[in-house]
Amino acid sequence: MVRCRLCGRAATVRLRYANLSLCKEHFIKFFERRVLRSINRYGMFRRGDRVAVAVSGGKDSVVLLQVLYDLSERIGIEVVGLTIDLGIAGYSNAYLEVAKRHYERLSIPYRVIRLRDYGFTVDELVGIRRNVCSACGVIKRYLLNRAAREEGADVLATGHSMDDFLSVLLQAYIRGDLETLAKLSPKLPKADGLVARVKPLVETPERDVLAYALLRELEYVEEECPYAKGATSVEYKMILNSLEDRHPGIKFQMLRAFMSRIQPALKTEKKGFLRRCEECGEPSSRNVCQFCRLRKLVTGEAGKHLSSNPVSGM
Ligand code: Q46
Ligand code: ZN
Ligand code: ZN
Repeated sequence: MVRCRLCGRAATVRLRYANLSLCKEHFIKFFERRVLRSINRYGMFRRGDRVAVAVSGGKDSVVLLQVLYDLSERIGIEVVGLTIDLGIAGYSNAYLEVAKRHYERLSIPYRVIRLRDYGFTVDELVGIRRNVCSACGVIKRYLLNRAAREEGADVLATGHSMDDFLSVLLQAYIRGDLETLAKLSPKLPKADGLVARVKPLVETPERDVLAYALLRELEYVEEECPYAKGATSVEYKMILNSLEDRHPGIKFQMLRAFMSRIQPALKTEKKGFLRRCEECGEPSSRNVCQFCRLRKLVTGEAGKHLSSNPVSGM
C-alpha cells in the first residue's frame, strides 16, 4: 500500500511531478496552499477587493469558486459570481444550472449574462466563423469584463489551469504571436475600462483540479462543449501531458521558465493602443471592437443601444 508522506495513512493521490503521495485530507490542504501561494506570489488580490469569479459550471471554475470562497475571509476578499449563457443548444443550460446551484449553496451573489440579449448566440456563429472557439473567446472576455466592471469588481478571476496557460503559450509561440505572449500572465493589471484579471489556478495542473473536484465531491458538468472537439487547444494539452508523463515536472519547468525568463523580456512588445469602440463604447484596440464585429456579422446591425439585461441573483 502506498502511504501518505505526511501522516502514513493510505494515499489517495500520487503527484509524480513532486514524487509525493498524499491522503485525501493532505492533498486538499496541499492544493489549497498552492493556490494561496500563487495568489500571493503574483499579488492577485488586495484586502477589501471585490472579486468577480467567472463560473461556467465546468470543473476548473467550480473548484476556483469553492477555493476562493473558502479563502475569502482569510484574505479579506468579497466574492461575486458571473456566468455567461452562450446560447449553445444542449450545453449552456446544464452549465448554467450547475453554476447557479453552487452560488446558492454558498450564498454568493451572482449575475447571469445572456449573449442572446445582445442579439445573437454562439450557435449562430457556425458557418459564419470557421473557428467558433476563438470567436467564443472574444465574446467571453468582452462580456465578463463588462459585467465585472458594472458589478464594481476590482478583479476578475478565471479558472484557467496550468494546462490552459501552457497550451496558449505553445500556440502563440508556434504562430510567433508576440502580442499574446507579452500579455500572457497570471495577472493583468487594470487598464482604462478593463478590470484587472487573474488566474489563481495557473500553477495547478488540470489533473489536480479534477482530483480536488472529485475528493471534495463538487458537482460539475462533464460533457464537453460540442465545439471543443477538434479545438487545437485540446491537442496541445494532450501533447503537454504526454511530455509530462515521460518527464514528470516538465510543465512546471515550462511555466517557471516562461515567467522568469521569457515574459520579462517581452514586456517591451508594443501593446495595442486602447481606445473606445464606436459601437458600444467598450475598450478596443480598433475603431469597432471584435465583439461588435462578430455581432454585426450575425445580426447585420449596429448596436448603439446595447443592454445586458442581467438576470441577477444579487
Ligand atoms: S465554450 Fe466556447 Fe469553449 Fe465551446 S465554443 Fe469553444 S470556447 S469549446 S471553453
Ligand atoms: Zn495524510
Ligand atoms: Zn464594441
